[in-house]
Amino acid sequence: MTADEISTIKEMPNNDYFVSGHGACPGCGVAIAVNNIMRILGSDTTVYVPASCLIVFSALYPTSAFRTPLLFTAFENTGAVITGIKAAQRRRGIEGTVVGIAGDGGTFDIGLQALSGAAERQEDVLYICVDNEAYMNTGIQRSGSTPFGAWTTTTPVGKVTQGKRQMKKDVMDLVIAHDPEYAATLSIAHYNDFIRKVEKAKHKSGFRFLHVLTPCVPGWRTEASKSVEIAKLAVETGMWTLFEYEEGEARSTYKPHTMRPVTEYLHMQGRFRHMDNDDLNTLQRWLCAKWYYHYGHDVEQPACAIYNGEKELHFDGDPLHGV
Ligand SMILES: Cc1ncc(C[n+]2csc(CCOP(=O)(O)OP(=O)(O)O)c2C)c(N)n1
Ligand code: SF4
Repeated sequence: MTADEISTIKEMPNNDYFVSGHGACPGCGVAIAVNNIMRILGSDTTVYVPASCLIVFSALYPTSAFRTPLLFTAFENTGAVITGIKAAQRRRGIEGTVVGIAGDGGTFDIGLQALSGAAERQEDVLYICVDNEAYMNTGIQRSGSTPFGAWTTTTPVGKVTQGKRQMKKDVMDLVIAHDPEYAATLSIAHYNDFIRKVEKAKHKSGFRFLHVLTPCVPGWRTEASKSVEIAKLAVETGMWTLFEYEEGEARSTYKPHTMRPVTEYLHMQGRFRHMDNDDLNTLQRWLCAKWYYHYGHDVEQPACAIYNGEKELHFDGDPLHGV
């Protein structure tokens, strides 16, 4: 079976272009995502990775876990470098996918200008953000992607402050403002949706952007065996939304049957363990507004009684249980 025919997890080929032997932590969401992305993109792929966990755990010179050409330069320039690789290939008559795979720090913050430039020029490249919601490689510093309330080393928990005080930046809205050829959000827990979106991005021309939520075991203070379960709960609670944008329109690709309270997601992660009732209510309200924005009234949202002013969340004992 060729990569072109993949449409479900059962049809995934055994050909790995991101092989074992790399140094990612067990349960690393980035490694799970990249392994599957590379199976779908296949051998005619040139990969660029900026400074991030991915480059550190996959390419300790002179070895590489990628069985395709791999380039690496600086942190802030993914959009510019993949533009240059594609231009060089065009000149030499080389076909294939040029993909840049960057972290959230490299995308939301330091690489945003180069990303915007490539998107605005409608470069014929694929940009993938593997989002572990902090600068993990350098010791868990907050990024524009870090969610409200999360502990990081630069959003500490103490008397003065209690984790990050700002909400997660909506980078998809920023990318969509450039009217790209294709943009989509992906989850490592929704396999068929994941495969379909990578396939679609592979076969389109023009600027394509994929945004994958990738749980991080040490950074999120989670168990290695729970990464996929956590990614699934992110969607069920509204912390992550699965949708795609093409031909000027965004549409949901998966709608949960009902909205689960955000505490179910938070209690699996030590980075949120300190959150008090006020902060939990603030986050739940923000999620309810986001939920309405994406799903309208199509999906039940019992967890939003608090948003509608009908109820306040109160927690006795462990604040992360008992919603
Ligand atoms: C200009 C510049 N600033 C800072 C660094 C140090 N640095 C290297 S990787 C990194 C963090 C990467 O974070 P992110 O992009 O979120 O990827 P992750 O490691 O979380 O996968 C930082 C701060 C650098 N290499 N270059
Ligand atoms: S620190 Fe996080 S992102 Fe980095 S290799 Fe470990 S699990 Fe993966």
